[in-house]
Amino acid sequence: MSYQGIIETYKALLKIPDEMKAVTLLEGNTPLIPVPAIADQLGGDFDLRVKFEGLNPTGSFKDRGMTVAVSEAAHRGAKTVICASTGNTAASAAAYAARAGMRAIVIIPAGKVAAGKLAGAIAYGADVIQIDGSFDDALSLVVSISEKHPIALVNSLNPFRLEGQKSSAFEICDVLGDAPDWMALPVGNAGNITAYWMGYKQYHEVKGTSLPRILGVQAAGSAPLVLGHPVEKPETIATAIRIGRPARGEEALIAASESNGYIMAVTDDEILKAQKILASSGIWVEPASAAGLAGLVKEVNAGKLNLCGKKVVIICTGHGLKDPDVITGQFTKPQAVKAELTELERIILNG
Ligand code: AN7
Repeated sequence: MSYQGIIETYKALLKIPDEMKAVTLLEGNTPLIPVPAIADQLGGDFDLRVKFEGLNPTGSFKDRGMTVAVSEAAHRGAKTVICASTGNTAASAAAYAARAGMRAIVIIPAGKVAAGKLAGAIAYGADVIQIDGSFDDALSLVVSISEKHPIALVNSLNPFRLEGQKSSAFEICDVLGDAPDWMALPVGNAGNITAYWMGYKQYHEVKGTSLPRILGVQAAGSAPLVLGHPVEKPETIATAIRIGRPARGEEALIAASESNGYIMAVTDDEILKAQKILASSGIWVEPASAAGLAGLVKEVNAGKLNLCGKKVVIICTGHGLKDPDVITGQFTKPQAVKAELTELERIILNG
C-alpha cells in the first residue's frame, strides 16, 4: 500500500485515542541523505547523514507533530486551534487546520518571522496576529487563551505534538537498522529533542535498537539551556530558535544527559557557515536547521568529539526556502548584462 503518513505508519507505537481519524498531508518518511563530502571536511572516516525534515509538506518537522495534535483536537470536536510561533509551527498548524476544516489562530513576534513561514500561514488561511513582544510572550498568552476558551493549543506543550514528532527517531532506526551513535539537532522550545529521545527510548524497549548520544545546539544569543537561566531578550539570525524560555527545557536537559550527550551554543556566524556547507552538498536549509551541523563542526574542530567509525545523523528541521532573505541579503544584486551573446561570453569566460 502507498505511504499513508506517520499516524497510519506508526499508530501501534503512538499514544493516541482509539478511533481517532488522521488529519494528514502524508508527512514524514523524509530522506536520510548521506553527506560524505561534509564528513571528509570534518576529517573523518565516519558515516554522516542528514535527515532532511525540510521536505515535509509545509517545509518543516512541525508537520509530524501537527498531524497528531490537529487530529486529536478534531477528534475531541474542537473547531479552533491556536499556537504561538517563530514561524514554522504557524505554517504547519494553518495547513493541518485547513485540512480539518478548522480555524487556526497563530500569534507571532512582530518582525521576527521569516518570509516563507509568514506567507505559508497566510496562504493556508490562518488568522495571523503579530504581537509587539517575543515568542515567549506569545506562548504565555496562547496558554492563557486555551485555558479560558474552547480553543485547542497546538504548541509542543500539547503532548500529542511529541507523540508525532518521535516518529522521526523511528524512521532513522528503520533506515539505519539501529540508532546512530550521535545525533545533532537545533534546540529552541525544546519539544523536538524531547520527542526524539522519547522515540529512541521507545524503539530501544520495543525493538532492541541502541540509544544515540544527543547533541542539542542553541544559538548563542538564545541559549537559556546552556546558560542555565532564561534569556529575556533572545537574539539570533536563526529566528526559528529565537526563544528565551523553552517550554520543554527541563526535559531537554534530561534527554541530553540521559543520552550521555549535551547541549551547547554556536554563534550566528557558525550557523551561517554550516548553512553554506550544507548547501554545498545540495541541501539548502534555513539557518536554525544548520545549527546541528554548526555544533558538530565546532566540537570536532575543538577536539571534543571523535566521530571516527561512527554513525552520525544531523537533523535539518526546515527548508531554506522558508528564509530566503538570509541568503539574498548576503549578496549585492546579480550582475546585469545586455541580452547579447558576446557580452554574456565576455562575462562568463572571464570568470
Ligand atoms: C526550523 O515554529 O518554535 O526545540 O514556533 O522552526 O522543538 O522548538 C520552531 C522551532 C528547530 C526548534 N528548527 O525546535 C515555532 C518553533 C526549526 C524550527 C526548531 C524550530 P524545538
